[in-house]
Order: sequence, then structure tokens, then C-alpha cells
Amino acid sequence: MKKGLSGKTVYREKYTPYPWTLEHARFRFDIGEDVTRVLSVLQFNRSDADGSVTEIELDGQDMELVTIAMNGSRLEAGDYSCTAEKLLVHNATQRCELEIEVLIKPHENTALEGLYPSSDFLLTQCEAEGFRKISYFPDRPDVMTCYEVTIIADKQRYPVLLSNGNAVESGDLDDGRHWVRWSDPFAKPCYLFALVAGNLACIEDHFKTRSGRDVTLRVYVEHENQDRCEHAMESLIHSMKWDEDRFDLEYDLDIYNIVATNDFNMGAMENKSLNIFNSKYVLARPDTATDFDYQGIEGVIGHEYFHNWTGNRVTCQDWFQLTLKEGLTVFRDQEFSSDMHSRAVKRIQDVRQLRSRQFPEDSGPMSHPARPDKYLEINNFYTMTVYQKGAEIVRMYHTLLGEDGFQKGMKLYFQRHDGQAVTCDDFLASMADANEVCLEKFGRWYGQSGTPQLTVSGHHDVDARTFTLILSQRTPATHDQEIKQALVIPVAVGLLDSQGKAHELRLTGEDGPGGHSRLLLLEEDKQEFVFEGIAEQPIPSLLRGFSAPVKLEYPYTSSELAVLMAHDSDAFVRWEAAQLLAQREILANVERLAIGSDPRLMPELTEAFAALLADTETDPALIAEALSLPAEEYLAEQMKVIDVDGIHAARKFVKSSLAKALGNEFSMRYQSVDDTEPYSKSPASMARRSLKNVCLSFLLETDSGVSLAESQLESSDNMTDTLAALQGLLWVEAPAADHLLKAFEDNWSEDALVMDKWFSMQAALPGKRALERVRQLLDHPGFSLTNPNKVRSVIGVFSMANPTGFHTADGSGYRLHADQVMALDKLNPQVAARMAGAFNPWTRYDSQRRDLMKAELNRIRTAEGLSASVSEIINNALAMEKTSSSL
Ligand code: 7MF
Ligand code: ZN
Repeated sequence: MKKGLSGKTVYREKYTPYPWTLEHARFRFDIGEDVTRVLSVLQFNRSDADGSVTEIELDGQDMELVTIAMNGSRLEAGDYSCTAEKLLVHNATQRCELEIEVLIKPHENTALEGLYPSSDFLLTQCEAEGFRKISYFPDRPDVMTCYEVTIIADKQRYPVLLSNGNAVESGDLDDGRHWVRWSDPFAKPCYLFALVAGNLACIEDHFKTRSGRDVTLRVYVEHENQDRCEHAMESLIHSMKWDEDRFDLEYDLDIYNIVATNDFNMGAMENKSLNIFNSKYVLARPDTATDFDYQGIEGVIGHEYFHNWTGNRVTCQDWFQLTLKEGLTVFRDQEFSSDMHSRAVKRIQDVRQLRSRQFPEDSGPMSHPARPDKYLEINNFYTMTVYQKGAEIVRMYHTLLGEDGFQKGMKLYFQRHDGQAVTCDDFLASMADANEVCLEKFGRWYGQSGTPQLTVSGHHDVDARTFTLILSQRTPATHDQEIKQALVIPVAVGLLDSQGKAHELRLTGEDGPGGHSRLLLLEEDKQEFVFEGIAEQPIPSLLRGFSAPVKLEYPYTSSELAVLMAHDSDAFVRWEAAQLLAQREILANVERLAIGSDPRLMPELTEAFAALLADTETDPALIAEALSLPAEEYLAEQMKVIDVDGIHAARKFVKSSLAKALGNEFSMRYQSVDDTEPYSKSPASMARRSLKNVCLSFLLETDSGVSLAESQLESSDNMTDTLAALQGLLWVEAPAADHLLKAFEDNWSEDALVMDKWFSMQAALPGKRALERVRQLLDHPGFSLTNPNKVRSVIGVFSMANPTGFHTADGSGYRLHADQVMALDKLNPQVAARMAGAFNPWTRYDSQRRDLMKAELNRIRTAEGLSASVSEIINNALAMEKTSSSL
């Protein structure tokens, strides 16, 4: 029986502790040709409240039970029961040693969960519930124990044998096999277990911890990739140093291993001292990886390293608490990247992502609180809400308590809970107690889904010389939750005069002026804040630094936005003002096009862009962000009924009008940052490339663009410039595009990660020919449905990043996608469920497209042998129809 076919909903409220403690766990993995034999020795102690439990419940799937013994005697049929998902051992004694032997077949595992093959090595992925495919075990995060693991395998085929902790013993056997024993001194839940066996190369370095301990760092990769690990290693060292400096946290073992694989369902995994990474987040060389990839690697290496304290030393009581470790660790990796590069640019990128991916999730069929109340398949709850909104919740603690208060809270959290499996409430209690504040109402953020709408208006009183800000909040009902409560929303604000000069701020009741920025706390449905000594109507600068994950509404005029853009002290607000100007202009043109009028461009946006291009003081990376027009997905979010083709046409019109009006300015700025220095991965060099390539994308809308891109491609010494030029030429259908694409393919056909770029570049191309192109890509010899990176590059990009291609009016995009989802579900339900999510916003489209998507959803729903993962997504999506009309 396949995983999850029981299809049972799990409820947070029904949590009960496991009635046994596990004193230790010993494993022996005997890796054979087709079969791996797993022997486990588990030492249990009864620990339920009244001491009356006699049954030990273990999880297990897709394995063959060979023998089971209790306290040294082999058990017979009646002593235990075994179903497709559980092993129940009856009449267990107070202290009870179980010895269980099973057989598993890693080479038949295409779900990439449990023990599975990649190229010619074997590896594991256990989070969240993959360990149950390796051995019978209490597969829940609140059962923590120390592991001793012995791995036996053929020495030639599997020279490297890795698991968690320290290698304590090893030896050779007579038959060409060898063995290594690993011992992990830290108690951990089984989702952090890892094993790797194969013929891998490694690079090694060292880190001296603050207290003087020497840690051996190794990055294991397939032999041909040995020259692409340097950046990952450097990122690891930076992460270790940063966690000491900023969080006072030191690494706790003598060894830290990272293994890279091409076949991974997700980004990476924080297994104790044996992280496993999607090779996309390890391998980089200037000619194969873009600046975006370099920053992604640094961020993900950081993320997994930071889990060692936030996730591993202190873990989650149950999977409902996932955001406890993920929200916190994402916050930590965001702060790491902010400290390493530009804080403002990082914040803008994170907000962009939150708005274009988490906000839609929170208004669609998968809407759920950051701490969900129920789930069917936990793998479907590794979501933007748990990760990104969860990180915003942690950021709000930080905003409310300040850096010192936040660090005090972290200290107390580790003092209280090191070595434990805890809850979001425990984290909140540590933050509250360490700062002697009450955060009870703040805790509502964990349990409420939906994106709050923050509506602000201002009232200026000339005679009283006061300016009143009226803040009100409302969270719309969501698919999962009807009634919403007021939340605690920190709103950072400032006031500018009409010349853009910042006012000193003094709220009624305060003594003296108190600086230029103020944190307002909105805790009720509606509150007013009166600023004194304001002679003329000011321009409010709102939600500085994006101080809360909400949708903001304030009736700015275009000229007010222009002042904010030019003068506000907060980089996020300056960027936001530019985005709002552009967004208004694009959406106005969507409407014009819809009624058959001619599109046009207001002078304000052109003037604003001219000012940006003339600004040589500001960080070029920030200018690049401000010049980047809002994405089609984000624009779609703003419309009641999404007009796919209208958005695409209006955005394109605005872009090419700006390019034509400011051709010289774009061209000059392009030349000025097109340095002749060789490539470097320094932040300054990356910033210049980002501005240069944004300028190029505009220039491609003018006559001079194609030759510029062609010469950039010709002379490029790095993947960032190469990809920007090639992608640009493809988008404008330059005559040489097909030939250049072929040349790129010939160059890189042996390189999986670069070929992923080649695939996704084409899968993203808009318009009528998209479908035909995607069919060809699916048939390409380099494509494979069993490799998640390839699936994401073609199927994922087409269905989620190619609106005009996917939403072709005749429904052929939907049909193709549904076919792929069903085929993939037979191999890898987890990734298939992700892909199925492309249909989630189906009720937001016109009735013709809705009907077509609904038909495909129903076709998938009734497919034979559908997995629980995909079926949860599909059923939720279909159920959206009932609520969508009332929302
Ligand atoms: C940065 O969270 C941010 C998020 C689970 C797998 C990695 O460490 C993880 C794992 C998923 C989705 C996103 C991320 C991860 C996973 C991730 C990685 C880097 N515990 Br699923
Ligand atoms: Zn994580």
C-alpha cells in the first residue's frame, strides 16, 4: 500500500504524548545489490501518565518484516500485529528492548523519500515522515534519542559511508565489503536521521569555533563537480561565524558534512551534521551559476546550518508546530543575507516573494494559519505560509522587542528548551517572559489565516496644527476560516513635508520631539494617532521596512508617491512608491485595453524612471529593484477577475513605452555600469550586473537592444550576463535566438544544472507557441519526469511562471498540465502535489477558463490510484468553488 492512502485527517488538538521514551536506538544497514537489510535495536521505557500502556506503536511502510524480538526472544504471530502502516507490539514490558529486521528496496524508490538512489549512490530524505520507509519506528518529532548507526557495503562501489555524528569505528570484511560505525551524541527525532553511501569526492576545510574547537567541514559531490564547491564552503564558514557573532550560537560537533545530489524533492535538509542538498544549492562556478544562484546558495547553506540550533537542538513537538523551526530559521537566514549584503535589497526581494506567492496562497484553497489546525498530508504543509509568513511573524517579535529584547528571548528559549520538542506557544512564552511583556494577543498571528487589510487615512487640522492617522484593519474571510479577530500590527511610520523633508514626530501626550520614525501599534479594529506641530498637510510614509505582512491601502496621489520615491529615508517605502506608480499605470492600461481604448502612459511614471536612472548615489541594486516592473502574478492579485492577456499586453506596453521615452537614459546607465573588469562575486559587482541587466531588458524593447544583447552574450564571462542576454533575445524573438539556444545546448548538454536553465528559459516564453515548445521540451532527451529539478524547470515554470502560455483560452495548457500531474503522481506524489497547485487560483479567472480548469481538476480527481498528496490539493481546489462566490 502506498503512503497516505489511509487518507486520515490529523488534528492539532488531538495531540497526545508518545507513551514510551526511547533510551537509545542502534541500527545496522546492510546495503546489498537490490535489497538493503535494516536491523534496529530500540530500547524503550514506559512513560505514560498512569503506567498502564502495554502496546508499542511503530510506523512503517513499503517494507518487508523479517523478524521481531522482544528482550531477546523472537515474537510469534499473535504477539504483534502488522498493517500497511503500523506495527503494534503487544504485551510490552516496562523496560523493553525491541530488535526488528526489515528489508527495503531503495532502487525501486522513485518518491525520493526514505532511502533512494541518485546517480550511483544512495541517500536518505526523512523529513517529515520518511523514516517510516526505512525501519519500523515511532516516526514523530517528539520522540528523541541518540543514534548509533553501522553501515556495511561493497567497498568499491560505496567507498564513502556517512551518517550523523562522529565516525567511531570502521573496518574491512573478507568479501570486499567494509563497514563504518557512526555515533551521534545529541538526541534527535528520526526526521533528522541521514545516511549516504557511494563513490563521492569531497573538498575539506576547517572552522575554529569561538571557544577554540576545530570543526572539520566537508562538501561531498560527484567527482566531476569538485571544482564547484568553493562558494558553498565559504558560505558555510560565513554562516558559522555569523551565528556566533549575531546570535551567540556555536557549533556543537567536530564534524559538519554536506552532500549534494541532483535528485532531491526540495532545496536542502538539515540532518544533524550531515546536511543533504539539492545540487542547485551547492554547485557554482562563475560560468555556470548566476548571481541569483550564488545568493541562493549562501542563503540555503545558512538556513540549514542555522537549523542546528533552531530545529535540531530545540525541535518541534508535532508537525503543526513546523513554523516554530521554519519561520524562525527563515528569519535567521534572511538576517544573515541582510548582514552579508544590502539589507534594503534583501527586504525588497523577500517582500516581492511574499506578495506574489504567500498572499495568493492565503486567499486561495490552501489558505491556512502559519500554525495549521489540521492536515491530511504533512508534505503539503511545507508552504509559503509556514515559511514566509512564519518568518514575518518572527520579524514582528523582533520589531516589537528590538534586537536586544529579541536576543534575550532567544537566550531564554534555549535555556528552557535545549534538547526538547516544543511548540510555538513555548517560543512566544520565552519572548514574553524574557522581556516581561504580554504577547497573548500577538499570538493570534499563529492561528489566523488570510492577509489582513490595513486601511489608512489622514486628516490634517490647520488650526490645531495636528495630523491624525486613522488606522483600521480587517482580515477577509478565507476558505478555511470564517471569523477573523483583530491582530497586533506594528506599523512603522514617518511624515514628510511636501518638499520631502522629514518631520520631527510628537504624538499627543508626549513631551519633546521623538525622532523621524515611530512604531505605531494597531491592536483594535480601528485606532487614531494624533501627531502635533504639523503646519501643513504631510505625506505619510507607511509600513516602513514592511513592518507587518499586510496589504496597505492609502489614497496617495501620484505626486505624493513621487516625493516618497525621491526623498523617504526608508528604502522599502521608496521602492514601494515606485512600484505603486508602475502598478497603477499598468492596471489602468489593462482596463483601457479591455474596453478597446488605446493604451497610454502618464508623464509621472516616465519622470520617476528618469529620476531613478539619473540617481548615481543610491546602491545600483536598489535602483534595479525600483526599475523592475511588478510581476504579472502580483498584478493579477490586484484584479477581481484576472485578465491574463490584458496584464501581459499592458505590462509590455508600459515597459516598451518607458524604454522608448528613456532610450538614451537606459543606454547611458547600461554603459556606465558595464564595467570591463573581470567577473567578481562581490556585492558591488553583483549590484552593477543587476542594474545593467534591468537596463538591457528595457533596451531590448528598442531598436538598439538586439545588437547590445548579442555583444553582451558574445563577451560574457559569467552566467548572469549570459542568461540575461540570451533570455532577452528569446523574449523579443530576435532572429538569432534559435541558433543561440542551440549553441547554448551544445555547450552545456552534459551539465544538469545549466540545462535546467535552458529548459526553464524556454518553458517561460509567453504566447501561442508556448504549448508546442513545452511538448518538445518534455520529449527532449535531457528531460526526465523522475528528476524534480527537471520537472520544476519545465512543468513548474510553464504552469506557474508562464501565465499566457498556461492559460491559453482553449484550455490546451491545462490539459497538458493535468496529464503531467497524473503521470508524475505515479512516480513522485510529493512533487506531483506541488505541481497540481498550479490550478489553485482557478476560481479567479473568467468563466470559460474556470470551466476548463475545473474539468481538468475533476479528471485528476477521478484518476486511478491517485495519491493522498495530490488528492488533498485537488479536493481543496474543487471545494473553493463553494466559498469563492461569498468571499
Ligand atoms: C531556505 O526547511 C528556506 C526554505 C525542509 C525542506 C529546507 O530546511 C528545510 C527542510 C522545503 C521548502 C523550503 C526549504 C526547505 C524545505 C527551504 C530551504 C532553504 N527542513 Br519542503
Ligand atoms: Zn528549514
